[in-house]
Amino acid sequence: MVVLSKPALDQFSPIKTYKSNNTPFCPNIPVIDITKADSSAQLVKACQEFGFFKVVNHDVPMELMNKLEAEAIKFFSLPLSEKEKAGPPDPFGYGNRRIGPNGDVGWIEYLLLRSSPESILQRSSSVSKDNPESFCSAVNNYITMMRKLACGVVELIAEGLKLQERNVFSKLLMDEESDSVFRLNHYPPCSDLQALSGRNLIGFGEHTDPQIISILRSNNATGLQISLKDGSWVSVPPDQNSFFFIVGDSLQVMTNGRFRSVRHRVIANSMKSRVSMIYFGGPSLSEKIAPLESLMKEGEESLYREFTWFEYKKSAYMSRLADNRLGNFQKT
Ligand code: GA4
Repeated sequence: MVVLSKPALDQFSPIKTYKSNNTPFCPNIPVIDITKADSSAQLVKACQEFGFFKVVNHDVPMELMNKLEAEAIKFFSLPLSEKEKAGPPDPFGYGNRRIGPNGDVGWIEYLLLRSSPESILQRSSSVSKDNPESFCSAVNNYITMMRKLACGVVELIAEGLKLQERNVFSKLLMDEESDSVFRLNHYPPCSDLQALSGRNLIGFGEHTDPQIISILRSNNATGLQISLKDGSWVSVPPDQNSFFFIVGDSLQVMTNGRFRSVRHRVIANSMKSRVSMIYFGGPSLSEKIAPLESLMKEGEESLYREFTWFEYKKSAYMSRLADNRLGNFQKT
């Protein structure tokens, strides 16, 4: 295991801490084998109950994940002054501690990237001086795979919802102008603080993802927690061979609240570096987001007013991480 950095104690403030070990592991996270015939029904159930599920039998080659993880570790192992050349995150680029523009902080460093090949190519030279091509191809190949996987899964979801238009969600992710985002996260271990206080640092505070669907893959370090329907928090056992899917706010709106965009957070691990990679599948900026007519029952009222993804994004970037961003768009 590579320990990427060892923080000094005075560097911890003002990051919030969390009493260690008081969140149980979730015993029943939905695990969906997408090659099985009943997977579309299982996916819909998981999106309704949890807004979260694990996908197995996904056909994504392990070497693709390993290659990108190695590139991420290589980058995060550079001296801070080097990494900062790829920042600040405005919103794209290298970020350290600060999350978003409104004062949120966490025990994290990250690279936030626009998902288009041109923009990855552009960014690669400031991320990897010695081999930008290698970084660029690892990220682009991975994003291509994630888009394909996301489309396959949301098409199964459309089928499970009995929608005529099977590509009603996937066409948004396939759109040339799709505003999808990619993120590499590194949560350094916080062993000093843990030993001294029995507390862990919050890596990424609780929030929902604004997009349609997110796909998260991490190494085998614990840290991800999700909030259940009753508001309680559970830890998600890590699994580096599988993908975790997170329902975003836009999918909650398009399903008129049938699906829940799950609140989630990451607690820094006390022993191990956690490295995660997340694809956030979003629509184009001009796309109108509203409950799907084809899904509405007779007499069913829309819970949200229609908005464009541009409007939603703008309002998201004015919010704090933990805010209920859909509140502004809910009909009263
Ligand atoms: C949460 C999901 C994604 O990581 C992200 C985040 C974004 C950022 O880090 O710049 C935001 C956050 C996320 C939601 C509210 C705003 C924007 C930080 C923040 C405080 C990339 C995204 O799309 O929204």
